[in-house]
Amino acid sequence: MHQLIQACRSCGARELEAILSLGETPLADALVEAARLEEPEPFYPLEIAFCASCSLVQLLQTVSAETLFTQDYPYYSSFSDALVEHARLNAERLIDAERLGEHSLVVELASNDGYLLRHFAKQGVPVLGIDPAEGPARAAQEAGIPTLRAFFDRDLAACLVAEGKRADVVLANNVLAHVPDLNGFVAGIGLLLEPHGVAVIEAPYVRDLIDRCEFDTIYHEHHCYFSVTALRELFARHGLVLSRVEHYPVHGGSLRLFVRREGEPDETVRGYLADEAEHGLVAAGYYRDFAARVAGVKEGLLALLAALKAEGARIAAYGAAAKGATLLNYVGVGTETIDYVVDRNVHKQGRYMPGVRLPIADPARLLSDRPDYVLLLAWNFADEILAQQDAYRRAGGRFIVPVPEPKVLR
Ligand code: DWN
Repeated sequence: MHQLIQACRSCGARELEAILSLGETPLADALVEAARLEEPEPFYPLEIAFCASCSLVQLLQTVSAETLFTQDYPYYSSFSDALVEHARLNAERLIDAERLGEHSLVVELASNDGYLLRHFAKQGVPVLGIDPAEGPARAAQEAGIPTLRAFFDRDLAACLVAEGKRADVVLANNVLAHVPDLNGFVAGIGLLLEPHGVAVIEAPYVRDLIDRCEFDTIYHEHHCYFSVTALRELFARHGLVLSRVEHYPVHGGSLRLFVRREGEPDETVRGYLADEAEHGLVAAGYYRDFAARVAGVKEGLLALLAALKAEGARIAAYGAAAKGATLLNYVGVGTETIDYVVDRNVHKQGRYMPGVRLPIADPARLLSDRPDYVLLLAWNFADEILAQQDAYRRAGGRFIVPVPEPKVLR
């Protein structure tokens, strides 16, 4: 089931202006088991809006977390070497900068399979993971990372504090966008933080989404799409200071936010706020041509794929990613065009992409089957995947990148 929101998820204002509808799409991570191929799956409206009061871009409909993050949630962060390396660098820098040691506590919200906490634990820093997804949480526990299988919220934060647990560092990567109760989640972070502590939060940057037409990163798991302007107001509402902002290319362009209970914003925060005001992210006009540009990418991709098929080409896809589900279902590309999708995540292999029902296979199939083209659904890991698929490319295989504009990589 889903609910249409009436007010902004952050500030509660009722000044929401719709900016893009991607129609009705299936849940992006709800991969289909072979035994259930004949069964229908739920589709939900996928539409984003802009809040004129606090500048937050957000979904107009909410699908419940229990529906989204089911017991067989298939996403495991450790299947990307680039992401694991990004996490290692983050951990080592924080251990040094925050002088973490055996008397510290690092708590990660949405800790997945322990891909990030493992780097703290390796250096003897006590950690606690919190994640509601059964599979990834079990994988973390089996790797020796203490993990609570739960959704983090204000109440859980209060329970942890009552048990004497306060965090020197709270980590929250790619989860702030996922929580329906945004204010409760942020209030919980404030409760859990030691007075001198720091929350280090990563979230996709809405400016990259709009400027690079990354519409496929819109799906029902992602309730919000953040600007620094919207984030500063969100944290301030809960007595927290957005003290520093950094930008990284991961996941198509992400912000790394440093949030404290005390102190002042540094020049990076002031710079982003000024930039966003200057470039118009704080007004609806900036978003008004986005729908037309997204429609252009759809038409361009359909035309490119049709032309390749007309030449008799065989086409596969790489990355059974959530963004791939949005792309294929919105553009309307299925088994009539693409034979199968490959993905390194063994928990996804043997299942089918939601909606379009493309079978998911091991990447080794590209070299054995030799399709003429591969549509790169996980374009955010292009460097890693293209390097990995060097043999397929040297044998004449070609990758197609769908956004920011569809093109064949030579
Ligand atoms: O917010 C979210 C983002 C951070 O991750 C989650 N809600 C869901 C997920 O979104 P996604 O599935 O679009 O993320 P990825 O990490 O872009 O998905 C990449 C897919 O490609 C994964 O299924 C793993 C796979 N992969 C692969 O098969 N070979 C990835 C790499 C790097 C590879 O070499």
